[in-house]
Amino acid sequence: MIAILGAGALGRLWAASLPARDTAFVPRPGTSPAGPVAYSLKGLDGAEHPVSIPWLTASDTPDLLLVMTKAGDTLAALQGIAGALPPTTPIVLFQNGLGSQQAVAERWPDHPVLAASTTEGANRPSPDQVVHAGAGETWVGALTDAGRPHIAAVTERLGGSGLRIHPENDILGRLWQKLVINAGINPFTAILDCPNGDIVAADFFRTHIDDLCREIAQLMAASGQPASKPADLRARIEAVAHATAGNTSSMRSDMLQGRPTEIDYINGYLSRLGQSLGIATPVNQMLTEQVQQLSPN
Ligand code: KPL
Repeated sequence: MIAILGAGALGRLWAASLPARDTAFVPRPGTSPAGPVAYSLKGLDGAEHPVSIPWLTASDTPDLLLVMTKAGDTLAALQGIAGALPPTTPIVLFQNGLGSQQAVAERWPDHPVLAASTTEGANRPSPDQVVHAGAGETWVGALTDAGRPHIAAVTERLGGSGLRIHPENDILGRLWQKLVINAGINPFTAILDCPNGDIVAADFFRTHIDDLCREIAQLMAASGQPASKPADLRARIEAVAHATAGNTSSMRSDMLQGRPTEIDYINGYLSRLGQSLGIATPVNQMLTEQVQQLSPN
């Protein structure tokens, strides 16, 4: 049984894609919801399928836990279920940004903790509808030593979804690559309140993007990541902004729906990292503060 913590768009996409009757959503601690989680999934071909996923019960023993909560909710949500989880059950973290994954690995250093970096696109236009908006790829790797022996089996198990999954020995590197993209797109889309593609021509983006990329390149080098030229980082950010031109970023979507954003785990993480490494990060700091003013925390 694969338990899924977090029934947002991504959690529902994975629950619907994994083999039927092999998944269950983890209820909030202290609650025992009545019926299953019912919704429709619109696939990449545009066809809609009804989906019904049960809640995990006290008699179920998950042999894999997928954590699909927002970065800021992860530690508290895991604390609610960790006591009921066998010590050998791998936990796979799907959060955006960085910071929440390290917090979990530090809290449970002896547990098999893995992380996934995914480019699958999913959104939830209404509470009972999920749209698989774009085919992506997912990389899975270990965050703790105890997680390492589980990489192959977890990758194979997740492969049952039909989504494209790869084992990754350097998952931190993957998470950094995604962080660069999220740090260079998401706050601009939230502040400018526009789809991803529109940021590239905006004055606010053009004024700050080179300094932002310089800050990120310095932070990556100081964190042991392979050296990247700021101009290359900018080119990658702009390529993804163009490739996802019509998309509403996850941060803009959170902001529009009055939900807390993941800014503290994206530019906020970079800004805190800069403070701890003695590297000035005024652009990350400014973007963090502006997004924090736009949305509740
Ligand atoms: O990952 C994304 C997000 O919205 O969080 C991007 C790549 C910016 C696509 O929208």
